[in-house]
Amino acid sequence: MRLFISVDLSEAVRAVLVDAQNDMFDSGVRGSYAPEDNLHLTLAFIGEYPDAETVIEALSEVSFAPFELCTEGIGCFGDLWWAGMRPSAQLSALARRIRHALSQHGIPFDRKSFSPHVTLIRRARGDAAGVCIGSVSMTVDSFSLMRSDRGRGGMIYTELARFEGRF
Ligand code: 2AM
Repeated sequence: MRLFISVDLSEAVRAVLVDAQNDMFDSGVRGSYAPEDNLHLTLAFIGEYPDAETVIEALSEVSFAPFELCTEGIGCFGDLWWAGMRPSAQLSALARRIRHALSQHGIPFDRKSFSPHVTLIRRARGDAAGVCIGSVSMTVDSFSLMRSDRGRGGMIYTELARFEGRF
């Protein structure tokens, strides 16, 4: 099983991201556009791991209070274009706690430093730098353990468990 942990995005955030994708397409950028249903913010990437139950046990120990998150700008890693999130101490703390819980349970994960982004286009050809993205905020009140499978028409993401924050 290929596993990762992410924040599900609100309808309003998805709508702004889809608008940005449409603007990128209209400005001539071609590539593999992430379908609206697949838009997500990854907090930690585990990769191939057979034991979802142990991951669920680890994530159940992560506590956090709901917080606000706001879209901010676009950028690229090579030919991958993404939408960014306004820097947030609470978001960084949540990613840190999740990663700490995974470590405590001996679950391997990608230890690259956390760089909050939502992938919009992979293998892009053309320059999307002129596209502006609207600012919209949402409340993060849960995070999810996701399974990723390669389908015929692209990646299929399935939520295996959801973990709620509490005030
Ligand atoms: P990406 O969109 O920048 O590729 C599922 O693959 C999710 O995990 C994606 O959001 C992906 O980010 C993220 N991810 C983080 N580290 C990854 C890695 N080493 N390999 C694949 N996906 C990774």
